[in-house]
Amino acid sequence: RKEVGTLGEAVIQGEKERILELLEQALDSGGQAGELLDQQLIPAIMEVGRRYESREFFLPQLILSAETMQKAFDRLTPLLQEQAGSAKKASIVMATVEGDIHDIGKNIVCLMLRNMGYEVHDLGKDVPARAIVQAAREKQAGLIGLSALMTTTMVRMEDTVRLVKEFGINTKVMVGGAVVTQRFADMIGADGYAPDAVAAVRVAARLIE
Ligand code: B1M
Repeated sequence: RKEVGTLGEAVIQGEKERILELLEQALDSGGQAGELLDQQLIPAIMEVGRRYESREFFLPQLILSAETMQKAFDRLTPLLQEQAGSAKKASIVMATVEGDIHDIGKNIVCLMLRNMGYEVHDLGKDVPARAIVQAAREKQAGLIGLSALMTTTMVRMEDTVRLVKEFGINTKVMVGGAVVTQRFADMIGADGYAPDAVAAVRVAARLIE
């Protein structure tokens, strides 16, 4: 299995009380925020997912690991934003779809888009399609970004695509999240799909500029 470092191990073990101390140590010894996220925290939560799938881990461990990851991510967010570009670009409305409370991936995508200078309105998780499309109209968003992590909730993405047409607004829709594929995006008539946060930035640029 992939080497996830001390921080990654702490996420896997759900060491919620110790993660911030470890993170400060990593930063003090020269660790870069982006690298700690990409090389330790994200691989660790993916490993937790693998263990959950293979029933080595159960729900309480999954929750503890997610909370540990969230604590570290909150601490890193301002550091990652310091790298942000200057000029404001188009506005983007982001949300995790209704019925789905997974937001770690969405938060990373939001952060990356903000870093590229986009004005991101993050509506949070478990957001009904109507609220998403209304926000897009209010903010005159060029793009709606939807995240879904479950086969039971990805179907909700189609509601947003339909409502965008109904509202008659000129807003593109990009979809992503572990279970989502290009094929699914095409099937529901979304304008774009991105497999990860880096690709999300590329696809957003293609769709709105
Ligand atoms: Co849950 N969960 N979970 N979970 N969870 C999954 C998704 C699951 C695959 C685990 C499993 O069973 N193998 C499974 C879904 C099965 C399915 O439908 N196929 C599952 C389940 C079943 C559940 C519950 C139902 C469990 C239960 O209660 N019995 C429950 C759901 C509650 C609900 O939503 N209504 C639940 C709860 C939770 C926690 C709360 C414990 C926690 C979430 C905490 C949080 O998000 N705040 C959690 C976690 C952590 C996971 C796993 C382990 C990890 C998800 C994650 O954060 N990945 C996950 C296992 C897995 O995915 N294999 C699992 C890291 C993150 C960086 O990746 O989100 O994919 P990801 O985002 C990536 C890309 O996908 C992409 O960029 C990101 C960065 O590169 N991306 C986009 C994401 N959104 C994008 C949008 C874009 C573009 C790219 O454009 C707009």
